[in-house]
Amino acid sequence: MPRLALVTGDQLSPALASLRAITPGRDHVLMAELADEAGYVPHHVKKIALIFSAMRHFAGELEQAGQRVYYHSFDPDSRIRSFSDAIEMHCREHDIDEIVLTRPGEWRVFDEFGRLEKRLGVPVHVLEDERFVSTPDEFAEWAGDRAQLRMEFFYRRMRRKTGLLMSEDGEPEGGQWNFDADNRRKWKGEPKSARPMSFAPDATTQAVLDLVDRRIDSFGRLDGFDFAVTRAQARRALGHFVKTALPWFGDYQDALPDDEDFLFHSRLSAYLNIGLLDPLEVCRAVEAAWRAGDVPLNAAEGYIRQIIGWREFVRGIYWLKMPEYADENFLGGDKDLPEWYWSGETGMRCLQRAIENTRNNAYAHHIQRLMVTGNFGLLLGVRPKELCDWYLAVYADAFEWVELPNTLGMVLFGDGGLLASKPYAASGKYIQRMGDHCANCRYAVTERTGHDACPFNALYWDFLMRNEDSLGGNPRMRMMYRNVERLAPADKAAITRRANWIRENVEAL
Ligand code: FAD
Ligand code: DLZ
Repeated sequence: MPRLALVTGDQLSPALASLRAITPGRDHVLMAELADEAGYVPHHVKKIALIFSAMRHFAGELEQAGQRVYYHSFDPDSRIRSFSDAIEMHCREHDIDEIVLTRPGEWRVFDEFGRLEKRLGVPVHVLEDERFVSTPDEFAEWAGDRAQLRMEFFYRRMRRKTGLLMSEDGEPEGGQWNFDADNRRKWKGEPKSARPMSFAPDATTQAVLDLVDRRIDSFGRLDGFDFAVTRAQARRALGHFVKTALPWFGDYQDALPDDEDFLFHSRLSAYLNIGLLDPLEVCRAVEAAWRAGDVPLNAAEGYIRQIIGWREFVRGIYWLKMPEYADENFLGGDKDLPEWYWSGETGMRCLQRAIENTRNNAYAHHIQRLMVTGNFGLLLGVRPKELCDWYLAVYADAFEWVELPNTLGMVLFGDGGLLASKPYAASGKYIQRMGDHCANCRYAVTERTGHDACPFNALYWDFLMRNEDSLGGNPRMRMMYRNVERLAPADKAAITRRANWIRENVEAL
């Protein structure tokens, strides 16, 4: 009797553990476009189109390689709504003696997989996802019982493990592990910005775009879809990035220019997360460009750190701490997410531009996510679950293993400092320093209170004052609290009044 391997929409890699565990031609591969997966949050329509199109292309490639693929196309009225439904139906129609799965990217699906064997009465094996540098077990062993986990130390371990940017005598190239201090430049129009490689939809993608347009009513704009949908295309996008943007990635990584959606960022995250690219192949391409003298070390190191450092680190935290992690709320956020996070209709220029980028492209670069939409949510005191669900929905690269620690841990400090040593809270001054949104905004970044003052300013000071009991003892916030102490009582009262007004009238900002 055949075995059955399920391949989910973010497991589109030929070397996937469950695919290696089956025999082509004899065993079965199941792939399914599912209403539950398309609807558990209001995913951006471009994200859905990317996943469906990449799944269809991948199914074709597997068939060409001799696999027997059973593919369930999207039908919102189908009785098959979930992975379990699809597997159960397949087992009913075929004699399957064993099911092999690869660890999924989200706890809710992991939990669902854990219940399958009982539901079906067929042995179910969940194999480790080997498309990462580290494993949940390795991370747990490293984490031990430390109260705080710091990316930098885990990153060094990953550098040693992979040998990336290491010299022959085992030292970090350039004599330093981290060149972040060189990476804080404001971009002033030069060098000219790059654009991620764009791909015209082929017939398969066009059919998916028509399907999504007709049958799925969700967030975002579908027009202008230009994502890579095959591994071959994603590899071209990687080569294009290395050539056109990587040399300046480090210098301008934190920049916030008003009229740029991508600047020197790679837009490779979605390809990595659905399996079209492998993290090590990306890092090796970046390292090779440095060794060839085509890019400076601060760019190569900065980029590789994002992937074998941050990406691996947040995944480690996710599997270490779930499912309880999703409910943490250290700062007690209890406010609704403003409606304009979905529409982008706000007069705050930085937020309007970040949300516009999000709506148009299912993308925003890291500083928009962290210091604009994230920072505002933190300062306002939004309920973590609402902000997390927003991030999970709106980005093409969003899967909970990577989204949740970034939003709940890095942005909202919801885990009380497990992931980040302090909240990334910042006033409008930071946004002004890193770009030119403020010059195009109707609010005055130089004002703290008053009707036209940049709302980030009063919210920032109010955030510090409101959370003094929780954050005042944090050594990394000492300077911030020293500045709070210097405020006159009348200034503090004016800040509180303005912040209260903002919270009550947030929809009108
Ligand atoms: P680049 O700037 O070119 O960076 C290179 C690569 O490094 C990315 O492709 C990504 O794979 C990796 N990377 C960089 N920063 C991080 C990070 N903090 N965590 C994990 N990987 C990182 N990334 C996701 O892939 N999916 C998400 O759902 C996601 N949600 C986020 C939510 C918030 C609130 C924040 C602050 C960050 C989030 N990130 C997420 C991390 C980061 O913002 C994106 O990976 C990045 O913006 C993707 O664009 P890019 O490919 O152009 O990245
Ligand atoms: C995100 C997504 C969407 C929108 N649709 C599907 C789908 O129809 N079929 C599928 O196999 N996967 C889809 N995905 C990705 C899954 O949500 C993802 O595999 C789970 O979150 C587990 O990681």
